[in-house]
Amino acid sequence: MLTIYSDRHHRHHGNTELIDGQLLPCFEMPSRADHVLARVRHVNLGEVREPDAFGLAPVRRVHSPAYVDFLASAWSEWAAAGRTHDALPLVWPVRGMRTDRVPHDIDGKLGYYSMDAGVPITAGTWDAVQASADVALTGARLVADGAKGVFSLCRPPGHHAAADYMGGYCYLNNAAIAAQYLRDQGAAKVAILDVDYHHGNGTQSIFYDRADVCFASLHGDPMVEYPYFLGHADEPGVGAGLGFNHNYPLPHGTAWDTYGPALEHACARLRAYGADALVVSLGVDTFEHDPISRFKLVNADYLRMGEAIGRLGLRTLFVMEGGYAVDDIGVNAVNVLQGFEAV
Ligand code: 6XA
Ligand code: ZN
Repeated sequence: MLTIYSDRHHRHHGNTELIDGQLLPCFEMPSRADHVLARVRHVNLGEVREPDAFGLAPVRRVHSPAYVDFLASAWSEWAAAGRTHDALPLVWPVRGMRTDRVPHDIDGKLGYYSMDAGVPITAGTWDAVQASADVALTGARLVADGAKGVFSLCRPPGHHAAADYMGGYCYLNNAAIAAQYLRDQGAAKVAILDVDYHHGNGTQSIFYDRADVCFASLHGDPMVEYPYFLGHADEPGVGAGLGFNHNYPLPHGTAWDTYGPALEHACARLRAYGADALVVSLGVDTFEHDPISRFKLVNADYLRMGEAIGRLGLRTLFVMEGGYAVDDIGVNAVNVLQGFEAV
């Protein structure tokens, strides 16, 4: 299987995030992608290729122009205000407040265009974020051209990012951008399967009112897990999208005996949908030793996950999302890809 990868992800390295009331080093760090790449090479998965540059037009098919402009200028506005540490939001327009006016001040903009404080912006963040979208788009083009399976080793991840906000380490929604690109290249229907431990709230929201992209997600129950405010079972889609959104919230402690049947159920839904192509939001923070998650999947389960995905028989783009057990992230991600190829 071909892997798309760019070294430019190193330009994004947030210093700190809020964890348990403390500003601590970010779990989302460059070594994550380095370990995955090392594993890809170790098992000779296939060629590793640089992304092509797609520019921002395919990004704007998913994200609002104002949000893209904000991301492009956030660091320079922050630096112009005299700040030297990571840019982080600290105030949000919650219930009853106004969202019809975008503040001029960078602190106001950071709050307006975010859902949480898990999105540090550094001098190199925008460059890395664009490279990550290009990694996804390059993979999507190969799939559109007929490739059976491609791995877009994206970093930073994307599935929490919605049309006009960032959150949870995510800035641009790589999987959504890739799915939209596949649509624009002629796929009539695209399925997205999100196996990251966290609900892909951004992806869901982008396609919630659409029938041409079907979203299925298995994740920690939002009653007890981030992102808390989306991802329940009773979110079926709306308008034309009614019936094309499928959430599988699962309890803390979920292991393969529960996860496997839920995955089969989600796959049956996507099989019935009849997609022309599949995008997998591939997070491996479902792992038993993940430091921020509460599922109990073991290394071998990721082979089975890949096999289940492979049995769908669809042209498939894998887009890297979360996973923070750095020593195992490569084995787990590549196990999914090898399981897929074994079918
Ligand atoms: C809160 C947890 C962010 C989750 C990021 C993630 N700081 N999403 O892995 O898939
Ligand atoms: Zn996650």
